[in-house]
Amino acid sequence: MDLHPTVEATAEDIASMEIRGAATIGAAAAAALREQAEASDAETPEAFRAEVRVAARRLHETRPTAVSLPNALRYVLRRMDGGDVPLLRASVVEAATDFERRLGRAQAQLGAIGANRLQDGDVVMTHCHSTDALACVEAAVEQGKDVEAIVKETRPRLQGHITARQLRELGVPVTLIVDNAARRYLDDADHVLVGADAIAADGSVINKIGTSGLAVNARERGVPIMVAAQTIKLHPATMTGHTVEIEMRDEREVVDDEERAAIGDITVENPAFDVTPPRYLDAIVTESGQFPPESIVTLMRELFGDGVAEPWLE
Ligand code: RUB
Repeated sequence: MDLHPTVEATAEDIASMEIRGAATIGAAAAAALREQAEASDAETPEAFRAEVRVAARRLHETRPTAVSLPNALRYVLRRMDGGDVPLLRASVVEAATDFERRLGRAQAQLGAIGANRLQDGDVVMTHCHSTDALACVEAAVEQGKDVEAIVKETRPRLQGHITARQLRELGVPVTLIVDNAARRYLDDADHVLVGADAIAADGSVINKIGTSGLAVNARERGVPIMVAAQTIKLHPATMTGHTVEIEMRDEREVVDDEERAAIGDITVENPAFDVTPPRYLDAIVTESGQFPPESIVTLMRELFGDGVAEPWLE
């Protein structure tokens, strides 16, 4: 059984962060499953199902934190249905395409909802690069509001540069700051606006490392913190007490081998994400409306019922 080269390439690109950000990772995973289905030369329904599951497992093992990845795989695999290979193939292609369409629609809808929280003349402080967060700014700009941004560079991978570039494309004035300057510049901000890789049932938000410190500082300064996150960021397994795995990335993202050798014998740690408790957050903006973090579980119950099994393990 062969994995389609696109599946392998997508998995490698997600692992290396060529493809990154929770929504983009989810979309790429669904598209890769579609490629696998379209190219499959499986002769029996069993072989076809097994092939798609293997592809899903390969994609799943790339990065552990963004729940949009398993949610995307689950969306497609749950809809894989049919008594013969052509029917099964059509169901996977349709589900993957439908998933991508929903993703785009959800982002536009949450953008419109999030934009209502932004007033003309407001300054937002951003962390990392979130397409959901940027959708809120884009919708506000389209409504004719003048919005400015203070963009944290976001060490070690500098995703703030992507945010800065995309905000400039929207015509938003940008001030780029180093992460350590965030508290000083919070006095100039009306909102902290971030995305999410996963949201737990208790309303905790898992996002780029540094989000929790920013939220604590923002709360102390009285700056509201808004999380823009489509419902594919809701983590179903947290409803039954599972915790979210925080990805530890390569130490060389922090310090290269040469510099490290010059420093001497040190330990280097590089967690990619952290957990912000709900008490530091003001609102979670989704395509289904905005929620105080503590009440996000209501939406999760509506969407997931009592929990979900992982179809690629069935
Ligand atoms: C990206 C990150 C983003 C969320 C949300 O981390 O933390 O805030 O994924 O992004 P990394 P989006 O760069 O390590 O993937 O709103 O685009 O889903």
